[in-house]
Amino acid sequence: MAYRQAEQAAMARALDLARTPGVPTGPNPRVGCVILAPDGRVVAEGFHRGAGTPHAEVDALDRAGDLARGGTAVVTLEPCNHSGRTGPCAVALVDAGVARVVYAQSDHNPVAVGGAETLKRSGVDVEGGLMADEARTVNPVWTFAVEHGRPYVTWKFATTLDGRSAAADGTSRWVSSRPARLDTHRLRGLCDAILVGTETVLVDDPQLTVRDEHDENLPRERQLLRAVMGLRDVPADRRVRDDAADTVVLHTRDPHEALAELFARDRQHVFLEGGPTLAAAFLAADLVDEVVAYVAPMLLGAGRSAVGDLGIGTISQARHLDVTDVHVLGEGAETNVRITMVPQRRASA
Ligand code: AOF
Ligand code: ZN
Repeated sequence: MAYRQAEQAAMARALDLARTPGVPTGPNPRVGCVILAPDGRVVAEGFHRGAGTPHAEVDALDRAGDLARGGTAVVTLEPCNHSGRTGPCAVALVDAGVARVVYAQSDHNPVAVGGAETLKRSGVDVEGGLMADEARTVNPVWTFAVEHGRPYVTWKFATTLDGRSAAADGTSRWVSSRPARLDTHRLRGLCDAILVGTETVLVDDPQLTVRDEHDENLPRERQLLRAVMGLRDVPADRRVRDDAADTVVLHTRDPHEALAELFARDRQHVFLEGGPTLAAAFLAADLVDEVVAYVAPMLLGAGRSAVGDLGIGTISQARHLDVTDVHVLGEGAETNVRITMVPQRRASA
């Protein structure tokens, strides 16, 4: 029993290690590992520091040396089974002589899957699922992406109180106020790709980079991938073609295809910032996972709708969303209300 308590305490510690501040999220999950001696003493700790660096188990094993022999590895994610940017952790644990492995979350990533089986086949005692729910919250976006085989999609738009994103003549400055624009850059920075349609690039010519209040010009390595989807060409003079960040043109109008291509490029969180047509296509395909709306206290009465036709003819077919957060940004003429929502899944989806 005392040993069980040691494992539980070690898992709580491993989860803290996984959440070490400053470790970048995506494309790899954040993972922590604690190695216990046969008597339950902690002999080493480790955590993963981002793609290309040693996995958590290897980091901990390196510190443990011979003390890992006959001990228990407590790790927040099922040890991987593949040689990717680094070698398979399941094999490293066996080679180190670890007798037991306790992990929290199973790894459903097709490339890494099978670590628990490999360990068992080598005679290691394996237990999965300890504090699994908590472990999933450490990497919510990564977990979503590997389980769905596509990136998580956050759709952001700015609108007037009456749902217009531009006036009748096409002008749209400033439906979103300065505080809302700064907030948008902050949210972009949490994602790893930003997606618009060719129409937005041709009409609005946005640069689609991340800037923040403190660091106006973020270095290129902290910029996210700019993705433009559609069948039209993106001329060389467009701002997304500059060298501030990488840009990919996805030659498709199909949201499924676009997301598959981005997932293949290790992208797990897409910030959808296109116009009404692109938004409608993603909503119709049930490929919007989160919605962030910046609502301006402004009326236009006419002009471009924030969302294109969803094929809804009667109120019973309306798309419903659950509100998860409401926040007021700025003040006076610069006030915007940010509403964060999650679309309700349709019964058929
Ligand atoms: C582990 N321990 O600490 C991490 C794991 O590109 P690679 O080789 O780094 O592999 C990335 C995949 O490996 C990642 O998507 C996930 O399935 C697993 N990450 N596995 O055993 C770790 N970070
Ligand atoms: Zn690994």
